[in-house]
Amino acid sequence: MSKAKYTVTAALPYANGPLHLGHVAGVYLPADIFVRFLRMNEHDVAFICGSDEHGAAITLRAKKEGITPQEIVDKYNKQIGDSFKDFDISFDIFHRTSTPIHHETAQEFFKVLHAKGKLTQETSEQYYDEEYSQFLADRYITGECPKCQNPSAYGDQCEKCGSDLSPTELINPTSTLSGKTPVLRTTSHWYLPMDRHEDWLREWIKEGKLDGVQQHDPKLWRNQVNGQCMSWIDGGLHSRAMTRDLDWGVKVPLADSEGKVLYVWLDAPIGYISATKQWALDNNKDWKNYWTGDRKLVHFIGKDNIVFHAIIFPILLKDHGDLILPDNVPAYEFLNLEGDKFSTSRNWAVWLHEYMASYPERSDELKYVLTSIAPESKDSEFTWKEYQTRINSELADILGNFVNRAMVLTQKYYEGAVPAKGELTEEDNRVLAEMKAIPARISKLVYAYKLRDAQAEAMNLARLGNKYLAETEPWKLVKTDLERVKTIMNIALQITANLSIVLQPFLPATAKKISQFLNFNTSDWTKAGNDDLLKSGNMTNVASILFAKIEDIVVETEVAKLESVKEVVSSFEPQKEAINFEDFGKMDIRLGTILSAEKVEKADKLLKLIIDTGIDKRTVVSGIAQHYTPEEVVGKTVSVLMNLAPRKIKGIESQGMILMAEDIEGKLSFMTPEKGFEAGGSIC
Ligand code: B3M
Ligand code: ZN
Repeated sequence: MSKAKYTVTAALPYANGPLHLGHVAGVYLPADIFVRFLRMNEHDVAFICGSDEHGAAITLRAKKEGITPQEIVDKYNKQIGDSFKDFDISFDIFHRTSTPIHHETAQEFFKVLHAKGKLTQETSEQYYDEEYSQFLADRYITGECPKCQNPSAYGDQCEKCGSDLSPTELINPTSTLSGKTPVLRTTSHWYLPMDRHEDWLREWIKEGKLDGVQQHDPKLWRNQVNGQCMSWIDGGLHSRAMTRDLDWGVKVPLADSEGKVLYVWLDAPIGYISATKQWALDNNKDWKNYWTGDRKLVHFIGKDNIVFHAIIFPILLKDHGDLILPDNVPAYEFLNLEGDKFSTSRNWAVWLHEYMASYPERSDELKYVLTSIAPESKDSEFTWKEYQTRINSELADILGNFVNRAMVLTQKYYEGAVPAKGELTEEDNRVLAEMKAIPARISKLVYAYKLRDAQAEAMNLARLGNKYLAETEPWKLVKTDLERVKTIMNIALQITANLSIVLQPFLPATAKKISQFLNFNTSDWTKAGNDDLLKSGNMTNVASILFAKIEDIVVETEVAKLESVKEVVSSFEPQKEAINFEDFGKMDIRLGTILSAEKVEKADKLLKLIIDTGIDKRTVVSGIAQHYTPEEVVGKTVSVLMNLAPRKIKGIESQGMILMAEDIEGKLSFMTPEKGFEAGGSIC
C-alpha cells in the first residue's frame, strides 16, 4: 500500500513581533516533529509556513512604531524566519503574504469564488472613525463580547471565548485608532454566506464525511476542535464579510472595489497555497499535487484559530472546488509563563530569538521541555525551574547517562569496537522485546497527533537502557564473566543505535550526536526496533557529554529578568494612545542653551530660565528647582519644545518647555545632546 501523502501547514505568524515560546510549543514545534517523523517513514510531505503580513495587527504595529507596514513586515519576517532557522524548524518553505505571487494567488482565488456566485455583495452599516476617516474592521475596533462579556474583544473575534464576531455585535465599541466611539456608515462588501454550509459542515465535522463519503477520521480530531466547531454550527453560522475598507492588504480584484482589500482571514490561509506555489516553482514541482487529489492536509494551529481553519477555510476550499479539505486540524491550547499568560504587549515572554542568543547549543533541550509540557488538551505552564528539572533529571540523568555509560564502557573494555552478542538470558530477551515494541508505539501516537506521549515513549527506550545497565552492572561482572559483559554491552549499544533513530523527530541534534558516537547513521524509521543495527567489530567513537546540567544561576537569572519586566511594566505608565506621524510632525523641538537662571518667588519648584534657542532668546519657566540650583543649569544645552503655546506661570510668560527624562524614583535628567551640538539644532 503506497504511503499517505501529506501537506502540513503551520499557522502563519503575524509579522508584527517576535516569536515567543508559547507560539513555538503550541504550533511550530509539534508540526516539525510530525513532519520529521513522516519524512523518516518515506511519506511524500510538504511542510509549509510563512509570515502573515496583512490585517490590523500589522498596520497598528506600524503606526505604533511610526514606520510603514512594509517596513514592519520586512523586519519581522526576517527576525521570525531567522528564529525558525536557529531553532532548526525544518519548513520546506517559510514564505510571506506580501509577495506578488501571494497577491496573484489570493486574487485568483477570490475571482473564482465570485465567478461561481459563492459570494454575496451586501451593503451594510460599518463602524467608521471620523477622526481618522477610516472604516473600522477586526482589530481596529474593540468592545465587550456579547457572549462572554470580555471587555476587549475584537471586531472579528473574541480571543477569550473564541467566538467569531462582527463589529456591530460589540457592546460599547471603541476605535483603536482614535480611542473614540465610532459612528456607523454605509459601505458595501462581498460576504461569504456561511449559513448555506451548515449541513455539510455538520456531517464533515461530526462524521468526517462529505456526501456520505468518508474523508477523514473524526476520532483523530481533538475534542476541543470538534467541540468548538459544533458549538459554532449549532449556534448558527452567519454571513461574514470577506473584504474590508483598508489600504494595506490584497486589493479586491473587481471593477467596483476601489479602496477595498481581502479580509485577512480570507487572504492568510490562501498564503499556504501561495507558499506551496513558490516552493513548487523553486523545486520544479507542480503545486497542484499538494492541494488536490489523495493527500492529507493538516493544519497545526493555536486554539484561537480553530474557526478560521476548521470552518471558514474549508468552506472557501470547497466553494473554490477541486481543492482538498483538511484531514486534521491539531489545535493547541495555550502555554502560560511563570503563572501568567504570555503577553507581547506586556513583554511577558521568553522570546525565541533571545533564548537562542543566550543558549545557542541548547535547542534540543528547549524542544524536549516544550514537547513534554505541550498544551495538547489543556493550557499548560512553562517555568524555568521545570526547564532545569526536566533537563537535569530526565535528559542528563537518564538519556545522557545511559548513552555515556554505553560509550565509555565500550571504549574502556573494547577500545571502541562493538563486542559480539553471546547467549541471551531471559532478561536480555525481555529487554530486546521491549526495544522492538517501542517504535510501533511511538508511530501510533504520532499518527494520532499525541506528540507529547510519543516523545515520552522514545524516552522510555533510554529508561529501558539505563535500567538494563543498572541491573546487569557490567562494570562489576567484567572481573568475573567477560563473555556475559560482551552480550550486555552489545545490547546496550543496540539500544543506543535505536535511540539515534527514534529521537530524530523530537531531538534531531541529539540524535545526530549519538549517530556520530556510533558511526551509525540512518533516517529509516523501519530500522528502529532492530537488535542487530551494529555489527560486532564496528568501530565507535569517543563520546562527549550530551547534556550539561542547568545550574541554579540560570534559573535565577531568567526569573529575575522576567520579574524586572513585571516591575517595569507595573511601575511605568502604560503607553498613551497612538498618534500618527502627522501629529508628531507638528512638534518643533530644538536645542537651547541656558543663559541665565533664577528662582521664582513664592514657588519652590520653579526656575525662570533665559534660553538661547538659536533663533531667539526666550523665557521659559521650568519645574526643576527641587532638582537643580540656578548655578548648576547655566550653560547647559537642553531640549526645548518651542511651539508650545505661551502661558503665564506665577505672572511670568513662559514660551515653551524644557524636555526632561524622569526615572522610576522621580529623579530628573536633562535631554542633552552629544558634545559639539549647539543652540538651534533641531530634534526630529
Ligand atoms: N496570523 C496567527 C494568529 O492568529 C495568524 C494565523 C494565520 S494562519 C493562516 O495569531
Ligand atoms: Zn467572548
